[in-house]
Amino acid sequence: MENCKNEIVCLIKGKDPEQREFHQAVEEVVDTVKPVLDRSPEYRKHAVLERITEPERVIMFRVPWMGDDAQVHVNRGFRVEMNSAIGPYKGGLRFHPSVNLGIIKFLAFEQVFKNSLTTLAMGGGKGGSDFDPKGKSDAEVMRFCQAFMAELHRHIGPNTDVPAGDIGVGAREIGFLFGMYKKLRNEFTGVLTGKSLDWGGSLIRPEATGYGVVYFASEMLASKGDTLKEKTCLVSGSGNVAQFLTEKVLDLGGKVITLSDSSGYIYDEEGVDRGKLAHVQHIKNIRRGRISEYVDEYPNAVYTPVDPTLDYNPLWGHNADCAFPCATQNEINIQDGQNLVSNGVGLVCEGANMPTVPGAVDLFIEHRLLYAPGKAANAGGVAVSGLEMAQNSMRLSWPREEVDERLKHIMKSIHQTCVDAGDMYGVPGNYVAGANIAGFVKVVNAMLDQGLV
Ligand code: NDP
Ligand code: 2IT
Repeated sequence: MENCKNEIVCLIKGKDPEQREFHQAVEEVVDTVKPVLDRSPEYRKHAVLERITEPERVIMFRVPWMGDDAQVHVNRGFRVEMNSAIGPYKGGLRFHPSVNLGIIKFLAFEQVFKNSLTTLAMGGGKGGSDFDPKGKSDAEVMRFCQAFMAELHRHIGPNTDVPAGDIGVGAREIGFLFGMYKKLRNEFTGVLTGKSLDWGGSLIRPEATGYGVVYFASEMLASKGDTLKEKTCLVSGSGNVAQFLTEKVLDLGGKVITLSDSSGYIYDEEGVDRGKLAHVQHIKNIRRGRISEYVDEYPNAVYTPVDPTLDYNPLWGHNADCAFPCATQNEINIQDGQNLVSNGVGLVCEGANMPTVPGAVDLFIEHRLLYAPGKAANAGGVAVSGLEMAQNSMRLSWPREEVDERLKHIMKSIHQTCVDAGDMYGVPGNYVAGANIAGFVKVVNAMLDQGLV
């Protein structure tokens, strides 16, 4: 098998040669947990890598729905229930035309380690569809969500599998999905997280991923006696994670100079202030428009459309102190990574899942940037989902300050866990290895405790 340096990676490439993103996610984990396997030979005997890379269950289904013009459409639905060793499957749903089984498997695999790091009892899963909500009416989105739940409801439940949002799935979609689940099952339970506040949602859940990334970045900076104050930041994306990340950077005295979507990016040298951020939220969340509309209101900013002939993203070419990729996987390629390093960016903290290609990760580590992988840095979203589940079980809701305090505490603890695991295995300052090792050991030990199931 070409291009696989490890037996387990060869195995998964051989089984599913087209699942590139899944191979990439597995390869990184397998590389970094090698010292753990070397120290504990029983892990190999118990085939822990073979077991942890094979989903416990994969559900793939037809989603037929009707457009406003009475035309029938068919999409493909997925739920990958990856690992339930430490709790019910937990992870988001992504609606995006690029979705396929390999992408959902990579996301579910990452989720296992992320959820393990949160300190909460959650296994890992992920799901979604190749449905594209862009340009669809609310009624079409509702009919799609209902059709999706018409099958998914059989496989999920508050103690079994608890989906949430991801790209293309926000409060509107969670509402439609929850309504259909409730109708089909005749049960009002915490089966989904990211619900609206009036019907079981948690305060701070919408903000949690973005806030959590900034709390994690602050911890990394604090370890060097530094803070985000007056730091200039590059941010990609303009969805849920990017918006609340920008808000928290502003709270801590930093400046965000870029935002993007899949059509292009804006560069605002003066910084995106609170008023401008509110306008971005109006464009993206209410009008469901494009980030290019930003410059209509703020003509001093510059909009650059995506240029498919370029082999790099100019967003990452601006001078800055910090970079927060918050759009999608593999959005920072090796050239982008090189540009960030050359421009003196000292911190890269991932809001998105696996936004950096492996070669660029190597560059960040080689140049000793403060670099945090998504599975550690963006775990605040799922952590507050875990807190939403706890509040639902108790039929209580905690105040905003309490949830925010818990989120801060969890991000601090994830940071410390990564540092400690890196130190313990001879890779100090390597948050990639730290996150993978700590996440892995907890899940694998739970699997071994529970026998061969
Ligand atoms: P949203 O759907 O709210 O926003 C996604 C943003 O990323 C949009 O600006 C979108 O642009 C852009 N984007 C999506 N796909 C692409 C692409 N292929 N190329 C360029 N830009 C793209 O999603 P979220 O903010 O929730 O998610 C962003 C990232 O954060 C994802 O990687 C997700 O997995 C991760 N994440 C999300 C969590 C959450 O709680 N929501 C938790 C942890 C991680 P456009 O509008 O043009 O599509
Ligand atoms: O990638 C992620 O962690 C999410 N999309 C959030 C998952 C969740 O269950 O809140």
